[in-house]
Amino acid sequence: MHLVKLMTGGLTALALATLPALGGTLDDVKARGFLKCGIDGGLPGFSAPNDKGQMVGIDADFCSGVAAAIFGDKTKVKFTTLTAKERFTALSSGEVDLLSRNTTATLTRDATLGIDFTYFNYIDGQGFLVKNSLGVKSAKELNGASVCVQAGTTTELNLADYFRVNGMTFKPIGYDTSVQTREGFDGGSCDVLTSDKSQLAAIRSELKDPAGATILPETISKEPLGPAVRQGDPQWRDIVTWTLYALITADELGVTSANVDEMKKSANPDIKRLLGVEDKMGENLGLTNSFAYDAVKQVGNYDELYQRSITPLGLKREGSVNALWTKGGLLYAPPMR
Ligand SMILES: N[C@@H](CCC(=O)N[C@@H](CS)C(=O)NCC(=O)O)C(=O)O
Repeated sequence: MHLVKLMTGGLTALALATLPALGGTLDDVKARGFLKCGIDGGLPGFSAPNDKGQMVGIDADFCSGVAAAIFGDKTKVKFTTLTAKERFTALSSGEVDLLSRNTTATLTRDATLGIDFTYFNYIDGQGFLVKNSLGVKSAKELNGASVCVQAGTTTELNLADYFRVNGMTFKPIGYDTSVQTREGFDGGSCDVLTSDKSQLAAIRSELKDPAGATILPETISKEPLGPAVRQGDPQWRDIVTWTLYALITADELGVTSANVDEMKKSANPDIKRLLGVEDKMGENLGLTNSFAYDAVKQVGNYDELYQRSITPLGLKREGSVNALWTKGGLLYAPPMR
């Protein structure tokens, strides 16, 4: 009895000192009336304001999709913009419920930062953008280069690995945001800029002279990007994971925001389960059975998210790793049953 008391007391003190409330994220979100989502906010294709001032992009739209899954209303989300350095503390401390910020899943982040990764919403890899005046055609020719890079990222770590493995030296020039990184490169502070390849195209298009810079062919790392949640709340993790799976499943089944009402009448049992016509997929997660219907209806299936946000960056889905597994890609959602 005493021991139990002692242990509980110790745990409470520890919990108060170091941990946010464990579990109960869904209840907190519902009681609050909106989802708190951490995003980049300045990264075209992933999360950036559109001309109406609404936050859009594959990461931001996913947050809206989770809000739709919970509330039946995609607008019930508040976005918090976070730098690469700030993002994990914001999630583990409870400042946001969900981190959807072009974040690479790695073992160290997963095991040491009090967070859990869910699934991937864009599979990326790191590359290099160089000034044409450098006269370089391959990353292997970058010995001695000065490299603009964003702090607190996997990009920094891969950069060091790549140069070491290839017996080359480099001078890192670190920045906190991609705007600063781009301006550093544009202003001549470095010869090379490195980041996830999805961003190089966007960064290049925003240079003073886009034609004066080239993306080198090499992809030097694996950057599986996806939403992350705070560790310790399996129900919340399931909700976020299965909302993402639902968008991918809808893509597999040809269910779109335009035809989702029609699709409710489909005889296909997979579609019936996805849309809550049959079975209790949503209830099993603590949501309503229309959670996937609401998400797809309001933000679209995975392909709609991709075509709206990533295709305009010049990155074709077809033939890429981000295609569905049925089309030679890697995106694969487990069965919703
Ligand atoms: N995926 C990598 C890199 C993520 C990252 O923050 N990349 C920078 C490189 S440009 C970025 O997105 N910056 C956007 C910004 O700060 O607005 C990671 O998870 O560490």
